[in-house]
Amino acid sequence: MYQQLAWQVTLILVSALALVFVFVALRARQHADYEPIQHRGYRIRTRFFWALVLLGTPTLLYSMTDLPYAAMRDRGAAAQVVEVVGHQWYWTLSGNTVRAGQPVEFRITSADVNHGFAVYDPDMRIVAQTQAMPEYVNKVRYTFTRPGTYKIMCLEYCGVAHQNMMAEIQVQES
Ligand SMILES: [Cu+2]
Repeated sequence: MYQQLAWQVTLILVSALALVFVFVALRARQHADYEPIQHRGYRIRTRFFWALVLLGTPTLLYSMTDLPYAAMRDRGAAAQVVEVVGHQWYWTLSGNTVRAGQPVEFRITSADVNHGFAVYDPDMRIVAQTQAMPEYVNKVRYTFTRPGTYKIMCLEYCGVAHQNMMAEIQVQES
């Protein structure tokens, strides 16, 4: 449905752009005084500037009220830690049960090449993801809300058995 909409919007915008080209091509041979055009240009520019200030300032203030963002805020909370290592072609986890309702900190690295660490909920939707990189630890915090069996899969093609990189994690009732 969105694809269909995207096509229609694209078509309309491309047509509008084509009309602009036609307009410019037709008027290209006309001559006019430079000065009034320049003045009009400056007027439009001034209006744009004030519109930007009027629109931008409240938007900026409004979006800044959320700082510090939630993901930063619970940094200090006691987390359940799961150490994750990606290998060609499997995952090792320091544990595979966690409790819902409490933040989990995944510390992810790789033993060989880059892998893509992704956690899928029981409906197979991604809930958290980051890169698994050799000699580097990426941390991802996620608080599971729904108990169940979650899957960990690799999001980055890492060799012939990439699709075998699957592990499970059990989320228990808090
Ligand atoms: Cu992989």
